[in-house]
Amino acid sequence: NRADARRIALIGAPIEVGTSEPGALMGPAALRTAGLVRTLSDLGHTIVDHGDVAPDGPADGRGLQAVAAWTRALSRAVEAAFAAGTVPLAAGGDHSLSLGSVDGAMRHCAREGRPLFVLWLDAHADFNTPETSPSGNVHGMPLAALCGEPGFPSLFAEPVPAPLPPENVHLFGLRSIDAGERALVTARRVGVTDMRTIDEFGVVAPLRRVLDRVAREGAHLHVSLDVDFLDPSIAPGVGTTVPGGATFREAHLIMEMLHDSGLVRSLDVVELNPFLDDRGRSARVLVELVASLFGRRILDRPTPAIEAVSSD
Ligand code: B3U
Ligand code: MN
Ligand code: MN
Repeated sequence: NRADARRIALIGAPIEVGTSEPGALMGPAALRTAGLVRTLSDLGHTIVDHGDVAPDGPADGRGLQAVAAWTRALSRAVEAAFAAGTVPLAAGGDHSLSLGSVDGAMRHCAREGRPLFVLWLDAHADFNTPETSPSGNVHGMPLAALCGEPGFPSLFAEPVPAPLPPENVHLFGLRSIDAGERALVTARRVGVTDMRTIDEFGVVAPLRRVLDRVAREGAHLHVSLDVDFLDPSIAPGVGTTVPGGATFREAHLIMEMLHDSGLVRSLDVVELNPFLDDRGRSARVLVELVASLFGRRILDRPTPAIEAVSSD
Protein backbone atom coordinates (compact mmCIF):
# COMPACT_ATOMS: atom_id res chain seq x y z
CA ASN A 1 0.00 0.00 0.00
CA ARG A 2 1.18 3.49 -0.85
CA ALA A 3 2.80 5.63 1.81
CA ASP A 4 0.61 8.59 0.91
CA ALA A 5 -2.68 6.65 1.02
CA ARG A 6 -5.58 8.94 1.90
CA ARG A 7 -9.12 8.42 3.04
CA ILE A 8 -11.31 10.35 0.63
CA ALA A 9 -14.99 11.24 1.06
CA LEU A 10 -16.79 11.70 -2.26
CA ILE A 11 -19.72 14.08 -1.80
CA GLY A 12 -21.97 14.63 -4.80
CA ALA A 13 -23.39 18.15 -5.07
CA PRO A 14 -25.89 18.13 -7.96
CA ILE A 15 -26.43 21.87 -7.90
CA GLU A 16 -27.42 23.88 -10.94
CA VAL A 17 -29.45 26.66 -9.34
CA GLY A 18 -26.38 28.90 -9.68
CA THR A 19 -26.28 28.79 -13.47
CA SER A 20 -28.60 29.47 -16.39
CA GLU A 21 -27.42 26.42 -18.36
CA PRO A 22 -29.22 23.24 -17.26
CA GLY A 23 -27.29 19.96 -17.03
CA ALA A 24 -24.73 20.50 -14.27
CA LEU A 25 -26.88 18.50 -11.86
CA MET A 26 -25.83 15.42 -13.86
CA GLY A 27 -22.15 16.15 -13.13
CA PRO A 28 -21.73 13.92 -10.07
CA ALA A 29 -23.35 10.98 -11.88
CA ALA A 30 -21.07 11.45 -14.89
CA LEU A 31 -17.95 11.56 -12.71
CA ARG A 32 -19.05 8.32 -11.08
CA THR A 33 -19.78 6.78 -14.50
CA ALA A 34 -16.30 7.80 -15.67
CA GLY A 35 -14.85 5.69 -12.86
CA LEU A 36 -13.86 8.24 -10.22
CA VAL A 37 -14.28 5.87 -7.25
CA ARG A 38 -12.62 2.91 -8.91
CA THR A 39 -9.70 5.00 -10.18
CA LEU A 40 -8.93 6.39 -6.72
CA SER A 41 -9.26 3.02 -5.00
CA ASP A 42 -7.01 1.42 -7.64
CA LEU A 43 -4.40 4.00 -6.66
CA GLY A 44 -4.46 2.58 -3.12
CA HIS A 45 -6.71 5.15 -1.46
CA THR A 46 -9.80 4.42 0.57
CA ILE A 47 -12.72 6.24 -0.96
CA VAL A 48 -16.18 6.33 0.52
CA ASP A 49 -18.97 7.55 -1.73
CA HIS A 50 -21.43 9.45 0.45
CA GLY A 51 -23.89 9.85 -2.40
CA ASP A 52 -25.41 13.22 -3.22
CA VAL A 53 -26.29 15.87 -0.65
CA ALA A 54 -29.86 17.16 -0.62
CA PRO A 55 -30.64 20.85 -0.06
CA ASP A 56 -31.51 21.91 3.44
CA GLY A 57 -34.81 23.65 2.69
CA PRO A 58 -36.60 24.79 -0.47
CA ALA A 59 -34.23 25.09 -3.42
CA ASP A 60 -36.45 25.92 -6.37
CA GLY A 61 -35.74 28.87 -8.56
CA ARG A 62 -32.30 30.17 -9.35
CA GLY A 63 -31.87 32.70 -6.59
CA LEU A 64 -29.55 33.07 -3.65
CA GLN A 65 -32.14 31.51 -1.30
CA ALA A 66 -31.98 28.24 -3.23
CA VAL A 67 -28.20 28.36 -3.19
CA ALA A 68 -28.26 28.95 0.57
CA ALA A 69 -30.20 25.70 1.11
CA TRP A 70 -27.49 23.77 -0.76
CA THR A 71 -24.70 25.68 0.96
CA ARG A 72 -25.85 24.73 4.46
CA ALA A 73 -26.21 21.06 3.51
CA LEU A 74 -22.87 20.78 1.73
CA SER A 75 -20.98 22.67 4.41
CA ARG A 76 -22.27 20.23 7.00
CA ALA A 77 -21.29 17.21 4.87
CA VAL A 78 -17.81 18.63 4.28
CA GLU A 79 -17.29 19.40 7.97
CA ALA A 80 -18.36 15.86 8.85
CA ALA A 81 -15.85 14.51 6.33
CA PHE A 82 -13.06 16.53 7.97
CA ALA A 83 -14.18 15.39 11.42
CA ALA A 84 -13.90 11.80 10.21
CA GLY A 85 -10.32 12.48 9.13
CA THR A 86 -11.08 12.22 5.41
CA VAL A 87 -10.32 14.45 2.44
CA PRO A 88 -13.63 15.84 1.14
CA LEU A 89 -14.01 15.73 -2.63
CA ALA A 90 -17.09 17.72 -3.62
CA ALA A 91 -18.28 16.74 -7.10
CA GLY A 92 -20.56 19.22 -8.85
CA GLY A 93 -22.65 20.76 -9.83
CA ASP A 94 -22.12 24.44 -10.60
CA HIS A 95 -19.50 26.57 -8.86
CA SER A 96 -21.93 27.95 -6.30
CA LEU A 97 -21.30 24.66 -4.47
CA SER A 98 -17.97 26.05 -3.32
CA LEU A 99 -19.89 28.33 -0.98
CA GLY A 100 -20.64 25.14 0.96
CA SER A 101 -17.35 23.31 0.59
CA VAL A 102 -15.21 26.35 1.42
CA ASP A 103 -17.52 27.28 4.31
CA GLY A 104 -17.02 23.76 5.66
CA ALA A 105 -13.26 24.13 5.25
CA MET A 106 -13.33 27.53 7.02
CA ARG A 107 -15.12 26.02 10.01
CA HIS A 108 -12.66 23.13 10.11
CA CYS A 109 -9.67 25.48 9.89
CA ALA A 110 -11.09 27.75 12.61
CA ARG A 111 -11.29 24.73 14.90
CA GLU A 112 -7.75 23.66 14.01
CA GLY A 113 -6.47 27.21 14.36
CA ARG A 114 -4.80 27.28 10.98
CA PRO A 115 -5.26 29.54 7.97
CA LEU A 116 -7.17 28.47 4.88
CA PHE A 117 -5.83 29.07 1.39
CA VAL A 118 -7.99 28.59 -1.72
CA LEU A 119 -6.54 27.84 -5.18
CA TRP A 120 -9.23 28.63 -7.79
CA LEU A 121 -8.48 26.95 -11.14
CA ASP A 122 -10.95 28.72 -13.41
CA ALA A 123 -11.32 30.82 -16.57
CA HIS A 124 -13.38 33.25 -14.47
CA ALA A 125 -12.80 35.18 -11.26
CA ASP A 126 -16.19 34.26 -9.72
CA PHE A 127 -15.90 37.49 -7.72
CA ASN A 128 -19.14 39.20 -8.73
CA THR A 129 -21.62 40.47 -6.17
CA PRO A 130 -25.37 40.65 -6.80
CA GLU A 131 -24.70 44.28 -7.70
CA THR A 132 -21.81 43.78 -10.16
CA SER A 133 -23.04 40.55 -11.78
CA PRO A 134 -24.10 41.03 -15.40
CA SER A 135 -25.92 37.65 -15.46
CA GLY A 136 -27.31 37.29 -11.93
CA ASN A 137 -25.89 33.74 -11.92
CA VAL A 138 -24.62 32.78 -8.48
CA HIS A 139 -21.84 30.57 -9.87
CA GLY A 140 -20.11 33.83 -10.83
CA MET A 141 -20.23 35.08 -7.21
CA PRO A 142 -19.00 32.49 -4.68
CA LEU A 143 -15.61 34.04 -3.94
CA ALA A 144 -17.07 37.50 -3.32
CA ALA A 145 -19.55 36.01 -0.84
CA LEU A 146 -16.90 33.89 0.88
CA CYS A 147 -14.60 36.91 1.17
CA GLY A 148 -17.31 38.90 2.92
CA GLU A 149 -18.30 41.38 0.20
CA PRO A 150 -21.50 43.22 1.11
CA GLY A 151 -24.76 42.81 -0.78
CA PHE A 152 -25.42 39.12 -0.17
CA PRO A 153 -28.33 37.79 1.89
CA SER A 154 -27.29 35.34 4.61
CA LEU A 155 -26.03 32.22 2.83
CA PHE A 156 -24.23 30.46 5.65
CA ALA A 157 -25.43 28.67 8.76
CA GLU A 158 -25.02 30.35 12.16
CA PRO A 159 -22.53 31.00 13.59
CA VAL A 160 -21.14 32.51 10.40
CA PRO A 161 -17.35 32.08 10.28
CA ALA A 162 -15.05 35.05 9.76
CA PRO A 163 -14.77 35.77 6.02
CA LEU A 164 -12.00 34.25 3.95
CA PRO A 165 -9.18 36.80 3.59
CA PRO A 166 -9.08 37.68 -0.14
CA GLU A 167 -5.25 37.60 -0.04
CA ASN A 168 -5.64 33.87 0.73
CA VAL A 169 -7.37 33.28 -2.60
CA HIS A 170 -5.38 32.66 -5.76
CA LEU A 171 -7.09 32.72 -9.16
CA PHE A 172 -5.20 30.53 -11.61
CA GLY A 173 -6.00 30.44 -15.35
CA LEU A 174 -8.07 33.64 -15.38
CA ARG A 175 -9.06 34.87 -18.84
CA SER A 176 -12.60 36.22 -18.51
CA ILE A 177 -13.51 38.90 -15.98
CA ASP A 178 -16.29 41.49 -15.72
CA ALA A 179 -15.55 45.15 -15.09
CA GLY A 180 -17.03 45.18 -11.59
CA GLU A 181 -15.21 42.09 -10.45
CA ARG A 182 -11.93 43.27 -11.96
CA ALA A 183 -12.13 46.34 -9.73
CA LEU A 184 -12.91 44.18 -6.69
CA VAL A 185 -10.18 41.61 -7.37
CA THR A 186 -7.64 44.42 -7.61
CA ALA A 187 -8.91 46.38 -4.61
CA ARG A 188 -9.01 43.29 -2.38
CA ARG A 189 -5.57 42.09 -3.45
CA VAL A 190 -6.72 38.68 -4.59
CA GLY A 191 -3.80 36.63 -5.97
CA VAL A 192 -3.95 36.13 -9.73
CA THR A 193 -2.07 34.03 -12.26
CA ASP A 194 -3.86 34.90 -15.47
CA MET A 195 -3.44 33.24 -18.86
CA ARG A 196 -1.03 35.93 -19.97
CA THR A 197 1.27 35.00 -17.10
CA ILE A 198 0.94 31.29 -17.88
CA ASP A 199 1.76 31.93 -21.54
CA GLU A 200 4.88 33.84 -20.59
CA PHE A 201 6.18 31.78 -17.68
CA GLY A 202 4.37 28.44 -17.84
CA VAL A 203 2.46 26.96 -14.93
CA VAL A 204 5.39 25.77 -12.82
CA ALA A 205 6.91 29.00 -11.54
CA PRO A 206 3.61 30.70 -10.59
CA LEU A 207 2.23 27.57 -8.93
CA ARG A 208 5.44 26.96 -7.03
CA ARG A 209 5.18 30.46 -5.54
CA VAL A 210 1.66 29.74 -4.35
CA LEU A 211 2.61 26.36 -2.89
CA ASP A 212 5.69 27.77 -1.16
CA ARG A 213 3.54 30.36 0.53
CA VAL A 214 0.92 27.81 1.65
CA ALA A 215 3.69 25.62 3.07
CA ARG A 216 5.39 28.56 4.80
CA GLU A 217 2.16 29.63 6.47
CA GLY A 218 1.16 26.09 7.43
CA ALA A 219 -2.16 26.68 5.72
CA HIS A 220 -4.86 24.23 4.71
CA LEU A 221 -5.01 24.18 0.89
CA HIS A 222 -8.42 23.89 -0.72
CA VAL A 223 -8.40 23.40 -4.51
CA SER A 224 -11.44 24.32 -6.58
CA LEU A 225 -11.24 23.00 -10.14
CA ASP A 226 -13.72 24.49 -12.62
CA VAL A 227 -13.97 22.52 -15.87
CA ASP A 228 -13.66 25.76 -17.85
CA PHE A 229 -10.10 26.16 -16.55
CA LEU A 230 -9.35 23.60 -19.27
CA ASP A 231 -9.37 24.42 -22.94
CA PRO A 232 -12.75 23.62 -24.52
CA SER A 233 -10.99 21.38 -27.04
CA ILE A 234 -10.21 18.87 -24.27
CA ALA A 235 -13.21 19.57 -22.00
CA PRO A 236 -16.27 20.78 -23.92
CA GLY A 237 -18.71 19.64 -21.24
CA VAL A 238 -19.25 22.95 -19.47
CA GLY A 239 -21.85 25.70 -19.74
CA THR A 240 -19.44 28.59 -20.18
CA THR A 241 -16.55 27.62 -22.44
CA VAL A 242 -13.82 30.22 -22.83
CA PRO A 243 -11.17 29.76 -25.54
CA GLY A 244 -7.51 29.68 -24.66
CA GLY A 245 -7.69 27.42 -21.62
CA ALA A 246 -5.15 25.11 -20.02
CA THR A 247 -3.89 22.23 -22.11
CA PHE A 248 -4.07 18.69 -20.82
CA ARG A 249 -0.34 18.76 -20.21
CA GLU A 250 -0.48 21.99 -18.21
CA ALA A 251 -3.40 20.75 -16.11
CA HIS A 252 -1.76 17.39 -15.61
CA LEU A 253 1.47 18.97 -14.43
CA ILE A 254 -0.44 21.20 -12.02
CA MET A 255 -2.12 18.14 -10.53
CA GLU A 256 1.21 16.35 -10.15
CA MET A 257 2.75 19.37 -8.44
CA LEU A 258 -0.25 19.63 -6.13
CA HIS A 259 0.16 15.99 -5.21
CA ASP A 260 3.87 16.25 -4.62
CA SER A 261 3.35 19.29 -2.39
CA GLY A 262 1.37 17.16 0.05
CA LEU A 263 -0.63 20.28 0.92
CA VAL A 264 -4.10 19.63 -0.56
CA ARG A 265 -6.69 18.96 2.16
CA SER A 266 -9.93 19.36 0.19
CA LEU A 267 -11.04 19.52 -3.42
CA ASP A 268 -13.99 20.62 -5.57
CA VAL A 269 -14.56 19.46 -9.14
CA VAL A 270 -17.22 21.74 -10.56
CA GLU A 271 -19.20 22.84 -13.60
CA LEU A 272 -19.14 19.52 -15.44
CA ASN A 273 -22.22 19.58 -17.68
CA PRO A 274 -22.64 16.08 -19.17
CA PHE A 275 -25.56 17.29 -21.30
CA LEU A 276 -23.10 19.45 -23.26
CA ASP A 277 -20.27 16.94 -23.24
CA ASP A 278 -18.95 14.93 -26.14
CA ARG A 279 -19.33 11.20 -25.35
CA GLY A 280 -18.07 11.55 -21.77
CA ARG A 281 -14.75 13.10 -22.75
CA SER A 282 -14.75 15.86 -20.19
CA ALA A 283 -15.74 13.55 -17.36
CA ARG A 284 -12.90 11.21 -18.31
CA VAL A 285 -10.36 14.03 -18.46
CA LEU A 286 -11.46 15.15 -14.99
CA VAL A 287 -11.04 11.66 -13.58
CA GLU A 288 -7.53 11.53 -15.08
CA LEU A 289 -6.66 14.86 -13.49
CA VAL A 290 -8.05 13.89 -10.08
CA ALA A 291 -6.02 10.67 -10.29
CA SER A 292 -2.86 12.71 -10.86
CA LEU A 293 -3.71 14.97 -7.94
CA PHE A 294 -4.00 11.86 -5.79
CA GLY A 295 -0.65 10.49 -6.82
CA ARG A 296 -0.87 8.70 -10.13
CA ARG A 297 2.51 9.03 -11.77
CA ILE A 298 4.17 7.74 -14.86
CA LEU A 299 7.02 5.94 -13.13
CA ASP A 300 7.33 4.77 -9.57
CA ARG A 301 9.82 7.42 -8.69
CA PRO A 302 9.83 11.15 -8.21
CA THR A 303 10.67 13.35 -11.17
CA PRO A 304 14.46 13.62 -11.31
CA ALA A 305 15.93 16.94 -10.34
CA ILE A 306 16.76 19.07 -13.35
CA GLU A 307 20.54 18.89 -12.66
CA ALA A 308 20.37 15.11 -12.91
CA VAL A 309 18.69 15.38 -16.28
CA SER A 310 21.07 17.91 -17.76
CA SER A 311 24.34 16.53 -16.38
CA ASP A 312 24.49 13.48 -18.68
N1 B3U B 1 -18.54 36.44 -15.02
C1 B3U B 1 -19.78 35.98 -15.63
C2 B3U B 1 -19.59 34.66 -16.34
C3 B3U B 1 -19.29 33.48 -15.53
C4 B3U B 1 -18.72 33.38 -14.30
N2 B3U B 1 -18.60 32.10 -14.00
C5 B3U B 1 -19.08 31.43 -14.98
N3 B3U B 1 -19.50 32.25 -15.91
N4 B3U B 1 -19.09 30.09 -15.11
C6 B3U B 1 -20.92 35.94 -14.61
O1 B3U B 1 -22.02 35.56 -15.00
O2 B3U B 1 -20.71 36.28 -13.45
MN1 MN C 1 -16.11 28.98 -11.69
MN1 MN D 1 -15.51 29.34 -14.84
